[in-house]
Amino acid sequence: MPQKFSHIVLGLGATGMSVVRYLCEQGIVPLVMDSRRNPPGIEQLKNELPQVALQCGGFDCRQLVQANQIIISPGISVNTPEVKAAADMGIEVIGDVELFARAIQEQGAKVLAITGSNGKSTVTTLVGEMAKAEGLNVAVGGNIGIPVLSLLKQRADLYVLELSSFQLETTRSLNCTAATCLNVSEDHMDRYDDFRAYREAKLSLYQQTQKVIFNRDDELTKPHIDVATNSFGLSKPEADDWGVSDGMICHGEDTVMPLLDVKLIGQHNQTNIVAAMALTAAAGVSAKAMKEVAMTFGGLSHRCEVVSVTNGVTYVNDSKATNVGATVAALEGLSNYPGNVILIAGGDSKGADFTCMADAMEAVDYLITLGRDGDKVAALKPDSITVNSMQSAVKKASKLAEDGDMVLLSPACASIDMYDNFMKRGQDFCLAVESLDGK
Ligand code: UMA
Ligand code: ADP
Repeated sequence: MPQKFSHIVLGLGATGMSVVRYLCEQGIVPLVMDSRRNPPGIEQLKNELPQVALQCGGFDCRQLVQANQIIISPGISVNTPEVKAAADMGIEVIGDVELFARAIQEQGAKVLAITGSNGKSTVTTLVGEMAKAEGLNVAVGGNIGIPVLSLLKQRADLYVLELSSFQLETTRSLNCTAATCLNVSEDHMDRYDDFRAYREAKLSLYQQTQKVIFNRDDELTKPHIDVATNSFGLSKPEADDWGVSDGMICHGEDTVMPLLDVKLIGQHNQTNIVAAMALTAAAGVSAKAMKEVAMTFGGLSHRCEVVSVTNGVTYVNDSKATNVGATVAALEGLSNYPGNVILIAGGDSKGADFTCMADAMEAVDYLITLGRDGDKVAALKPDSITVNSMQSAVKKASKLAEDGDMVLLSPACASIDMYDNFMKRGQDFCLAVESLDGK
C-alpha cells in the first residue's frame, strides 16, 4: 500500500513550486506529481525541500483518490481522467489562486483582478503602476508570471492579479474589490469543448467580486448576474463609468486627461488605459496618479514593440500576440498605415479558427508564415510565403520591404511548437532583425 498524503500537488512548474513552498510553510508536506519525465523544478525541489516526495511521468490514481486536497497547476486540465476520477469521488481539486484567496481572508487586503483574452498583462501592469504612484503598498502577480502565493510574504495592502481562464476554473473564493474581463475572443480551444465554456471560465470571476468593471464595447464581457457594475469603453461615459469624449478621457462628467497625452499607442491600448483607470478608481487611486502613469508608461516588451528602424523599414515585435484577437488588434491599428505591411505569423494555433482574421488581413500586403500551423494562416492570403525559421522569415521580409514599410511579427499563435515561450520567439525575431544591419 503506498504512503497516504493529505495534499497532492499536480505539476512542478512555477505554480507547483510555489504551492509546495506555501504548504511546507504551513507544516504540510505534500506529494508532488508531474506527467512529464523531467519537469523543470526537479533540481530546485531536491535542493530546497528534500523532504518532499516527487513522482514523475504520470498521475497515480491510487494516491489521488486517498488525498484530502489536490492542488492542480493551470497547465493541467481538470478534465485529465485521473484528476476527474478523484474529483468525482468528492476529493477537492483547487488551484494556487484558491489557496491564495483563502490565505488573504485573514489579511484584510484588497484585491483587483484582471482577466480577458487580450490585454491582461498590460492592464495588470498599468494598475500596479497607478497604485504605486498613489503610494499604496501593492503586489502584482498571477498569470503575468509571478505565482500568486509567492506574493503573500509582501503583506501588501493591495494585490493586483492577472488571472487566466485556467486559473479561474479552480478558483471560487476570491473577494475582489473590483474585477474585470477586458474582452473575450477565441483562445485555448484545445482545452475547451467550445467558446461558451471558455467564456464561462472567464466570467466566473464576476461571482467573486464586489464590483464588476466590464467593457461596454464588448457585449461578451457583460455580466449576467446581479452585481454592482461600472463600465469602460471608448465612447462617452455615463454616470460613474469611464470613457472618451471629444478627445478627452472622462470619468462620468469629469475630464481626466487628453487622449493625446497617453504614451501607449494603438486603439486597443486606449481601451486598456480606461480599463486600468476604472479598476484603480475602485481601489481609491486618484486621477493624478492615473494620469502620471498614462503619460509615461510605454508598454511591455513583445507587445507591438518597435524594435528597430533599419534601412527605413520599421520592425515591430508583437510576439505576445498568441491568439487571433491580438493580431487583429495590431492589424486594425495599421489599416491606414501609409507603407506596405509585411506580416510574419504562424505557430501553434491551439485549435483556433483563423477565418475571423480575414477582414483584418486587408491591411497586410505580404504574408510570411512559419511554424506548425503556419499553413492555416497562409490560407488567408494567396501568394503567401512559407519559411521554416525566424531568420528566413525576417530575411525574406527585408527583401520585400522598401523605405517606409513595416515588418510586423504578430503570430496569432502560441510559440511552443518552435520556442520555450513567446519571449524567446520575440528575442529570436530581434536577433534576426539585428543581423540585417548593413545588408
Ligand atoms: N505540464 C505537463 N504536465 C504536468 C504539468 C505541466 O505537461 O504535470 C505542462 C503544461 O501543459 C504546460 C507547461 O507544462 O505546457 C507549464 O504548465 P504549468 O502549469 O506548470 O505552468 P507554470 O510554470 O506553473 O506557469 C503557470 C502559467 N502557465 C500556464 O497556465 C500554462 C503561467 O502563464 C503563469 O505565468 C504562471 O503559472 C504563474 O501564475 C503562462 C501562460 O502561458 C504565461 N499562460 C496562458 C496564457 O497566458 O495564454 C494561460
Ligand atoms: P495578455 O496578458 O492578455 O496576453 P498582453 O497585454 O500581454 O495581454 O498583450 C497580448 C497581445 O494582445 C499583444 O499582442 C497586444 O498587442 C494585444 N493586446 C493588448 N491589449 C489588447 C486589447 N485590449 N485588445 C486586443 N488586443 C490587445
